[in-house]
Amino acid sequence: RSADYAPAVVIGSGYGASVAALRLAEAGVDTLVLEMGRLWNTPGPDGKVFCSTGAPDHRSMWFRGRTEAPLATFLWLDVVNKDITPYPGVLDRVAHPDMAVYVGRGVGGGSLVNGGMAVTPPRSYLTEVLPQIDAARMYDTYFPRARAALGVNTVDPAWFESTKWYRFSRISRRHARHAGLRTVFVPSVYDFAHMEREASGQAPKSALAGEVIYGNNHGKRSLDKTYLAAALGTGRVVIATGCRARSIRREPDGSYVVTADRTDDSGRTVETREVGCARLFLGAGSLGTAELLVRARETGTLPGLDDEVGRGWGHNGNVMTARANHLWDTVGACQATMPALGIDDWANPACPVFAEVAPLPMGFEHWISLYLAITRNPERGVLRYDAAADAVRLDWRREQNQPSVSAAKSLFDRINRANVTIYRYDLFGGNRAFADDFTYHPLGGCVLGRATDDFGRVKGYPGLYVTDGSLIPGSIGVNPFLTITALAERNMERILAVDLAGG
Ligand code: FAE
Repeated sequence: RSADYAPAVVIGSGYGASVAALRLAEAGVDTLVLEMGRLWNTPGPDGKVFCSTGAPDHRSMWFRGRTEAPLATFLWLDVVNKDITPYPGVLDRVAHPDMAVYVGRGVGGGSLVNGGMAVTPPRSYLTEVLPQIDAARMYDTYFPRARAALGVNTVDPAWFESTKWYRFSRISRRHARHAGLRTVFVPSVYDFAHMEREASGQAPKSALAGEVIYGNNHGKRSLDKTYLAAALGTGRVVIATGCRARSIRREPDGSYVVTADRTDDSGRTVETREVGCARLFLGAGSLGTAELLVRARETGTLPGLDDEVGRGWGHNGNVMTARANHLWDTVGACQATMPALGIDDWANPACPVFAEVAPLPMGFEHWISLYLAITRNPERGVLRYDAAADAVRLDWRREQNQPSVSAAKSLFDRINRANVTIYRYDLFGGNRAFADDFTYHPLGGCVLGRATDDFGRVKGYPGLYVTDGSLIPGSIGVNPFLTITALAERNMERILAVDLAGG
């Protein structure tokens, strides 16, 4: 057991945490970041840092004996998942009874494994979801700031129209148009200029080599290359890896102490650290942050936490579905792993849906159009403490997905009718056309203005802040990381100006 002190501690190193670390350091505050995953910068024996989705190995998943990919089967066959050696791999699937949540593990959090889509939500919906924030400032200042710092760019339309790598998107666009639906290009943090060089053979392939959910070896501007690189460049930030924060308490002088376990590659705890700090920023992601706070309230280490802590959780209405195309509508054996197109039917008053046209790079022609639909679902889950297991469980029931499945079905029934096509039932297990048992977009659990004040200051605990996706009340209508980043920028600006003014 060792005891340390840092003026500021940040738990996690995803989007919200990285913004906090950079802005604290720039303001002159020495900051320690605790991240349970690894730093992904060392090539393995194959010369690569990450493994591909087609040939997953120990690096793919967080302490598993077998991969647990979201698309479990093909033609009903268990051909997708592979046996692997347990290791602190980059993708985790946190399984709760009726909902599995995929999250990134490592320095950079979700940015290491995600699809890179950097989408700005419609202003009217942001205002509805977070009415207390000044929308004009968000759209004029914080979204642009986040886009610039994350390195957001867009695909060259001429290249998109001509490349075989986005044939799958063009087919989906044509089918959406037949149904009278609008499609939009989605900005990305994957460097499209690099992707074009991949296509022409001038750069090593990553998005064009099936790399995505287990990490990208090239082209992706993940947080370790953007915010965190800048944070480390200040000389004021230290990132401790393999360090899982377990509990938080407050000392009589008002400082906080984080107890964290440092684990080795086998998952064994090799050291337990206690780190004291004047200011503590929680950026462990929706589930991670809510877990730390719910446990602290229920075990009495932070007994005054608001009842709202653990509430307002949602999956951003995620539902995955797939359609079978006609034989003449080939989607191509070559597919870029980074989505570049979305079907935007969010303005539909009956069933708003924003559907990402998702790639399914299997290396052969399969005639499948895959989509991740983001729907508007008013249902919310609760994170509750299970004292016997010292664990936090997500109380979310399967039937709460019904509004999401109905909305997705309404949109894709329309597309199927217009194109005389049908759903695929062989991909998600259980002969289902809609995969509603997992999410990529966990949000909420420590909602802005309820569990915290309007800037992420935890109610009742001065010096304790929430800075990640747990602030967003369960739904944001588009892929969430740009909003998480912009909101963290907004909150940090205020916190640094007010709470840390004068040191
Ligand atoms: P997150 O990025 O989850 O970071 C939390 C960090 O905290 C992780 O590194 C954890 O390892 C670490 N951590 C957790 N608990 C502890 C603890 N107790 N002690 C120490 N460290 C801890 O948080 N979003 C988009 O906008 N566009 C996309 O294209 C997109 N695609 C996705 C694809 C996949 C496969 C997945 C899984 C997600 C995708 N997302 C996408 C979601 C996006 O990555 C997610 O909303 C953000 O990463 C959430 O950011 P946070 O800052 O909340």
